[in-house]
Amino acid sequence: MSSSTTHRTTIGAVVGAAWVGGLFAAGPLVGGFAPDAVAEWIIVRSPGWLSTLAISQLGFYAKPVLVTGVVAGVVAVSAAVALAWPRFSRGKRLVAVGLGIVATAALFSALGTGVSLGAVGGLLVAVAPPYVVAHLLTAPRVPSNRRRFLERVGTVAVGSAVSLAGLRLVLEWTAGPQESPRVEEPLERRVSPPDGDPAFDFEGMPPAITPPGSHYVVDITVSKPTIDPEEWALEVDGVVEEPYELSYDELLAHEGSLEQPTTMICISNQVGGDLIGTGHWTGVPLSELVAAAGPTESAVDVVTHAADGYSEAIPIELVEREDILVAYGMGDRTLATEHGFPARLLVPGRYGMKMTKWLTRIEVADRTHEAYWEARGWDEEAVVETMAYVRGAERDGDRVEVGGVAFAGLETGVEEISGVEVSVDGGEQWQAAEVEPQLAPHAWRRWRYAFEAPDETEFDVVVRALESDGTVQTEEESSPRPSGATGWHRMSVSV
Ligand SMILES: Nc1nc2c(c(=O)[nH]1)N[C@H]1C(S)=C(S)[C@@H](COP(=O)(O)O)O[C@H]1N2
Ligand SMILES: [Mo]
Repeated sequence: MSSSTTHRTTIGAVVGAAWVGGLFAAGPLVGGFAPDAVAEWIIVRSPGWLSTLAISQLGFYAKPVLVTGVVAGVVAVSAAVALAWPRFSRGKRLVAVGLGIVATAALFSALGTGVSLGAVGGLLVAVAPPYVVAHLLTAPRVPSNRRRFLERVGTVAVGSAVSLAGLRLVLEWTAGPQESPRVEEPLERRVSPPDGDPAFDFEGMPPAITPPGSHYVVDITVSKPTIDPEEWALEVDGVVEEPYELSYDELLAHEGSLEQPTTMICISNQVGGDLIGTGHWTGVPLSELVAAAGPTESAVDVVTHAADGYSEAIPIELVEREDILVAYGMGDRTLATEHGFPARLLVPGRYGMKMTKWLTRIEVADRTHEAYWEARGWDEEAVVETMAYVRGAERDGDRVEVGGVAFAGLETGVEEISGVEVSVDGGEQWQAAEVEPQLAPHAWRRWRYAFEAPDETEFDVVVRALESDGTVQTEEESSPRPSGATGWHRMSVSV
């Protein structure tokens, strides 16, 4: 590689990085970091097997890793352009610069930035740094000596990083945070949430009701939609006699409101995994909201649309169930942003994918709708598989107690799990566990089993749930995709 090639590649990479820095500095003006929008765009368009693989391999880090990849991509493209630059005609150079500006504007619009003075300012803040950096690194009197050149690059890079960080701070301070952090408002309680039986609260056991802050979060977004409740309205339309809109205040004041503990589990949860929780939800039955619009004979599906482009569909017959809620409260507060503020769907007994967050529209459709994950190869019905997980173990003298949770989405309405059997010797002998009284028809049931073990400290615990007709949960192991993981959960515990 000749020195001028190295120089140009380096300059290109630094110019690309300066652009990313400019995008970052412009954040407070345009309401977000543009590479996040690119990452989201990729997530939405990537095939289901790829996102599943990424999430199963990288977990929480999947999205940060993707955003880092996007930034690396920008730097690489910029280096490549710099390499070809001398061969570009004047016209081509102008086009390249123009494309950079258009790309910046497109990214801002993908972030949801409207045309405003702030957006124009943001555009300047984003495109000025690469321009200035390119100038500083190519102007006459840039040393051609390798060491001097690198010193110059270093100075420019550090100088721009410091100035951009400073600029961002100033902008944050003057523009204020784009959205002041929303505080969940207290809700007036109609009933108090069940506490559960304290006998099931021991080492490692989850509380009967998961506090909102501990409930798992899964969605396709990198930055969660922030919705202004004053401007939000839930549209109910489609093949109905009378389409209408419901404001946030109208939803909260709806007389059909009820409270309901409901277990939610992500279809991508592995046997024994943590993507499961039981919220105490408040909401209005979907059946009432749909009935108020008067669906016509041609209604087939009820489609829920969301602010992040997500959608789900449920057959109109299912909507007659009174336990499907448009929820606006969790615990004793309104919904947190990450759980779908201002309103989300709750479909008890189905996997979490059915439970659209950040609802904007309920559409009664006259044909079947292909939902977000269905289009990516996951099961559309998504009825939760019968399951039991090991969670806790505690020793008290000679006595050992093990426990966990059991759940099923059988849709019988009540008492889906009739019992739990547990083995503490790897599946040789089975005993009946004690099961906590049902909190609600679609809430998990905690189980526990106590036994005497003065000498042993290691146990190979296996657990299986029994359905109401006595059917034993299947032992057959299947992967989460396409319709949820199955198999008995096994865990070695030491007490
Ligand atoms: N709008 C929207 N709703 C969504 C999703 C999403 O990506 N966007 N993810 C779904 C999935 S896969 C799950 S498991 C649940 C998780 O809800 P939680 O984050 O409140 O636990 O939300 C569902 N609703
Ligand atoms: Mo999910």
